[in-house]
Amino acid sequence: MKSNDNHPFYKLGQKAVFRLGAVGPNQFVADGLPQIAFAGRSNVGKSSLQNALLGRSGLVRTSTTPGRTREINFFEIPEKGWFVDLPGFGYARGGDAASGGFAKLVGDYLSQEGQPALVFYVLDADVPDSEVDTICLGRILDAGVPCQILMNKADRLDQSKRTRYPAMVKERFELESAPLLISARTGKGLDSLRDRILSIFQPDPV
Ligand SMILES: Nc1nc2c(ncn2[C@@H]2O[C@H](COP(=O)(O)OP(=O)(O)O)[C@@H](O)[C@H]2O)c(=O)[nH]1
Ligand SMILES: [Mg+2]
Repeated sequence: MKSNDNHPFYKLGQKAVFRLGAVGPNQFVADGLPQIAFAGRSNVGKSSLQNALLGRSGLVRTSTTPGRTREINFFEIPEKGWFVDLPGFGYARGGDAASGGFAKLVGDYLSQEGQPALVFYVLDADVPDSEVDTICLGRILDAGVPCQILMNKADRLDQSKRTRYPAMVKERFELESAPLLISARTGKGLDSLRDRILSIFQPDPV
């Protein structure tokens, strides 16, 4: 067990269940509870991050084959809200950089009225200048969807990159504050995300 497993969110994570993989907008969950969506290129660690946040190693399927998930997967945290695992952007061989899962289904998901409550846009911390991110994150920011940018796999960065790379991303996307350096592997930075999620889910006091 990691030390942050005692965060109040951990209790909710134990109750999380996979509900459905949506292949069309008519299948999107619309029960009024807040949805936290995880977006980003394939292989940046979106699924690993959700498992780590929930304290559930095998709930969200992680993959060594990038770009294979084509569905939007909905995980229910009963009576509180949802984690929504979006298909990874990119990896459409021969297609334009932003196609793959992004084009239609993800676009439809992100342009709903009132949902998602928040998008965590996950970057590979060691790749601060991907063109796919420029396009996909650019669209999300332009659309005005509430978005927190995360730089995952921080465990792979040396001290110099830990300082320089978040500053680069902040400047590139003209952000008000630098993205958060996190690691799904070591747990770095995850408690601040759990705090943010709890404030959106507004759970009953334990
Ligand atoms: N070093 C390191 N590897 C990670 C981290 N998070 C995920 N990975 C690895 O990155 C690969 C892709 O992870 P996955 O969660 O399937 O990415 P997704 O395609 O964005 O959902 C897997 O081999 C993970 O073990 C992290 O924080 N640090
Ligand atoms: Mg995944």
